[in-house]
Amino acid sequence: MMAATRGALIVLEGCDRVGKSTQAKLLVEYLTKRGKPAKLMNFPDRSTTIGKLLDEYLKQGQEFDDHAVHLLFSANRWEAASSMEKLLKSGTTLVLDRYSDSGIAFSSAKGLDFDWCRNSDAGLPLPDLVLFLQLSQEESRARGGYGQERYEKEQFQATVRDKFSRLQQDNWTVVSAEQKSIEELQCELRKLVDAAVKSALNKSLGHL
Ligand code: DGP
Ligand code: NA
Ligand code: NA
Repeated sequence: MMAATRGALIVLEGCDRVGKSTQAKLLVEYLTKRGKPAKLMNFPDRSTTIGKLLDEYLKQGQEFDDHAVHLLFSANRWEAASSMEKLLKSGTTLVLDRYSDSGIAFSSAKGLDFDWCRNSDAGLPLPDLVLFLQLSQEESRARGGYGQERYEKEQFQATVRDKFSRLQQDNWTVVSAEQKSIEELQCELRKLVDAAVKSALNKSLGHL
């Protein structure tokens, strides 16, 4: 029999500026208020030793070969894997601000082979639900432009958007963020998350 307590692994994905971090935070607050243990996790996790290298790379202070940096992003997910499994099995739902799909989309947008990018994440906990937030280039531009980090450039983001569209899988739900308030979008996401939390109880945790 499966543990009746398993939490769901929920991932928010999408291009930069789409509102992932805000929505992820609100989802965790929502679940917690309703008595469901939930934890927010952010990838890349810049607080670890590997994460500090990634932070320097993203802030353009440190150069790495593209393959090497992909493996560092992947390692940054792997170093969290065992604690993620433990939390999920003990009944905590995890809401992730980016995960493996960002890894494949961003690294392949730099020209790396798609499958090569995917391979280093094989074996990581499999998301029960990937909420892909979609926003047109026009609206992300209208939201005030990008920041100063390495990937925050319009042309590169367009390539990432194209790579993401090749990644859609069974566990994906594409949600339009176009012309929606934070509250409207949150309301839609909550319904999808409630369903995912419920159905996770009846299936065991998979792996990428
Ligand atoms: P965030 O802190 O979530 O805004 O992420 C910082 C940047 O890192 C963002 O532009 C997306 C990028 N990113 C996230 N994961 C990966 C990855 O696995 N590989 C690569 N190349 N980039 C990633
Ligand atoms: Na960002
Ligand atoms: Na993140």
